[in-house]
Amino acid sequence: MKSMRFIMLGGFLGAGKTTTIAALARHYQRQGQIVGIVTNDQATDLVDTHALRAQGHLVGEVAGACFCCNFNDLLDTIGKLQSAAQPDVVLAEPVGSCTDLVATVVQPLVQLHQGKFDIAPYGVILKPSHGLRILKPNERSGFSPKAAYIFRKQLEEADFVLINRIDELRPEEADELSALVAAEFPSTPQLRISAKTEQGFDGLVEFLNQRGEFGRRILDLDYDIYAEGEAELGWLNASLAVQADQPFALDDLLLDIIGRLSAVLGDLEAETAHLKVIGLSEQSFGVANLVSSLSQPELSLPSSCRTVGANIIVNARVAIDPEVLAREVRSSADAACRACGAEATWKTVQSFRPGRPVPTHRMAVGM
Ligand SMILES: Nc1nc2c(ncn2[C@@H]2O[C@H](COP(=O)(O)OP(=O)(O)OP(=O)(O)O)[C@@H](O)[C@H]2O)c(=O)[nH]1
Ligand SMILES: [Mg+2]
Repeated sequence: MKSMRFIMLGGFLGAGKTTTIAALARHYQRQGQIVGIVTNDQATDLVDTHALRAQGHLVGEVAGACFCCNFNDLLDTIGKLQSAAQPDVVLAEPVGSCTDLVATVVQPLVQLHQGKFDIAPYGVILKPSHGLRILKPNERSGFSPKAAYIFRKQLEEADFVLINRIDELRPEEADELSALVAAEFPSTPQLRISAKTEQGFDGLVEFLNQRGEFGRRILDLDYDIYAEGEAELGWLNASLAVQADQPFALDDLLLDIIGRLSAVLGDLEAETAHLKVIGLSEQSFGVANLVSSLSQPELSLPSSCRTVGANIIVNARVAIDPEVLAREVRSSADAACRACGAEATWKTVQSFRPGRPVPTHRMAVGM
């Protein structure tokens, strides 16, 4: 049996992993390859899974724990994609607060499943909004030093770093980010991309096509700091049904939910890592996001539809007490629904702090 190309792309919450993976999937499909995608989260109801499926991609989901702590589920999910479509390429998106993925995911695939996976270089996407604040001395990052530790460790294990969002960075800002990354990780190659416009994707595809000594940068990691850093984030996945007598603009509702939440989290001085909401109606779907306290809410995938009903999923990762987060998400979404003449029926609300990571396997030596 031929081996399957395994491409994992890491990076902090809201860095652009899903956007990059969707663009890469389209690229490989245009080349005639069959692509499967694996998404991952600490809980069920993932915006990313729904958004990628709505774009027509074949997606398997590992929900309930990260790839490293749920390694067998990752293998089962890849196995199901294989039975369904025999993909040539599997693109995997780990949870954006995870690190140590080389030792706990890449190396177990290499060492325990020899020959089954053809492992691509491991790329980590740098999120400029938090990257500048975390890597620059004397800046207030919005996150604690323990969360900043995770951000840095993610970059440290990368075979290459992707400086994303160059469509909106000034050249001197991109240069500053490159210099900050190079100062800490001088031997790590860097690429610059825009996941949104696909600028720089020829270089990305070329880099990913390489065969060789990749996925071997095993971290020296303090799991106590890692666990405490992750647990500082409030995590929320929720779903609701929205119904109205008169048609409303779905995109306006999605942006209003994010806008109201952004305002209240600002008042509470709680740093947002990523807020995302998807609205699915019978005709279309839309996604709205917020990637930091200093950013503006944006409609990343417009539905451009008016509808009387939609299912909404909210995923929020914010440095705040998860109970407060749940309360504010509910009241923001309820108010946004009322403002467009709709009624919300809540289906699920899961809110928690991520538990301590306990990897299924950890390979201390790379092969
Ligand atoms: N302008 C611009 N926006 C981008 C780019 N890449 C991603 N975004 C936006 O950034 C937000 C987050 O992107 P995602 O791809 O969802 O990020 P992610 O890393 O998958 O986020 P998590 O799964 O929550 O960790 C979305 O609003 C995207 O549209 C880019 O290159 N340029
Ligand atoms: Mg994502």
